[in-house]
Amino acid sequence: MENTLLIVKPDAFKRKLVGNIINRLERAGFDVVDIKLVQLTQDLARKFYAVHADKPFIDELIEFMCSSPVIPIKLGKTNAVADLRTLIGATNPNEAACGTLRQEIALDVQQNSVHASDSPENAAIELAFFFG
Ligand code: IDP
Ligand code: MG
Repeated sequence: MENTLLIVKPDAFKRKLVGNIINRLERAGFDVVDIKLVQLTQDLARKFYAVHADKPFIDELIEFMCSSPVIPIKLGKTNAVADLRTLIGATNPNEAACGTLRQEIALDVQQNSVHASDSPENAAIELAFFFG
């Protein structure tokens, strides 16, 4: 059993897609291990996305992530980190494979509905950020 972090982002929260997303996760074999509702502050959002601090899209990304509550979910499954990345699809929904969550739900490259940890090391860091 491996743990990873998914976050339901504001575009999905505002469109009332929280239940839809959790349903997809459960159907794919993920266990919901922990879950909460968080209103990120600019400071917290910048800490979470520190790796992207130098990217041209960072300010808009921070605004977006603070524009409504988000739902961090601790998920458990064998091979959870890699399997969740496969389930959600590419960052840009126009490039995401058919049947992936982002291909079906995301609005654009920024408002792409969910975050998922990209490695076991980052999953541990990101889970501690919200559930530590
Ligand atoms: P990921 O969420 O698929 O891991 P990252 O490259 O880590 O993608 O980017 C983090 C988040 O930053 C993305 O999920 C998306 O919300 C936003 N983002 C990434 N690239 C762009 C871009 O080119 N324009 C606007 N926002 C972007
Ligand atoms: Mg990433």
